[in-house]
Amino acid sequence: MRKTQLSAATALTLAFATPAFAGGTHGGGHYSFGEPGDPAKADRTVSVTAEDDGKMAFDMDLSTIRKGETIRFVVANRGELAHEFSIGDTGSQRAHARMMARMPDMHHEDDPTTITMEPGETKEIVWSFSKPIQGNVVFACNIPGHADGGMIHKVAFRPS
Ligand SMILES: [Cu+2]
Repeated sequence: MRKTQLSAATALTLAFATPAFAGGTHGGGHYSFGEPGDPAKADRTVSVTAEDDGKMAFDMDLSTIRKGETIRFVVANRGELAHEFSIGDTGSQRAHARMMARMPDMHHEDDPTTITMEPGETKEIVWSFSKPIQGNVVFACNIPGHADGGMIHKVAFRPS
């Protein structure tokens, strides 16, 4: 009995000691498409619904973002699967999708660009689009297969 307990404790220690390698995490740092925003300074709020009934999709009313805007996104998962709402640009989302394909269980606890919602869950994320963006602002669920299935939303960026 005692031996079993020790083994379990050892396994637990190992599991907690290597989360970055076991699950994969994004490092914090610099982003080409802006920075985490202050909720008190949000210029507007955009409601987003994640859906997977028949087709994967983000239902959101947003077509243009101006440089300098801070936007509060309120994301409700109305689907039957977990979904992520990740903010980025064309290049960063491509890189994120590649990483998720290698490590589908990747965690995003330390990543200010991404929130993950279980079915029925609603979360908020605030982003300041303070930098000039190359291409589009791209919102994507990078859980493998979801963006390809339609869970991606591209928005035009106005540099001034
Ligand atoms: Cu998804």
